[in-house]
Amino acid sequence: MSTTVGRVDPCRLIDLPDHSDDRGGLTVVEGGRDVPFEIRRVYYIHGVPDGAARGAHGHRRLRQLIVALHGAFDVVVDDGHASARFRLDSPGRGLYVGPMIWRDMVDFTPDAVGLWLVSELYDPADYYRDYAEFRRDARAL
Ligand code: T46
Repeated sequence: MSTTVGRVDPCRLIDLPDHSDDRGGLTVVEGGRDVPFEIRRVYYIHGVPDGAARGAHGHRRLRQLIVALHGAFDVVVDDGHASARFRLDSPGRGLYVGPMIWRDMVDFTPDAVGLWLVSELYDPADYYRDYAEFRRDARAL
């Protein structure tokens, strides 16, 4: 993916430290080391019905790493100027998404389990739910 998306901090794929051996896989994410933020909240999404989408919002401050622990899904990121689409399909690689990015998660496989490691506690005031408002503020950066 060649398009750079993220005026505050570019979205990017991060290969995670792998400690797999003949006993199986073990992947590590350390806050402040493997991701450029301290991890304050974790959630996971699973059992997404066929054709369903999640997201459709932006965040003002929140930073996150998104990992497909199982199965696969796409993340479409948009900084108000450019957009890019990433297919996540490996527990060994995550997508970093910084502040002021609109995101949509689509094309989940039936077995997909997504893990979100994020920098902030849940705060509805951090969300943009209206794309026009997001785009106006993002383009003013
Ligand atoms: C994101 C995508 C991938 C909480 O109470 N605490 C939480 O930490 C979260 C994430 C959600 N909720 C409640 C709020 C809503 O009543 O769970 C309900 C569904 O949340 P939401 O509509 O925000 O779900 P998504 O899939 O649209 O978005 C969530 C995250 O909010 C968002 O940051 O990136 O997952």
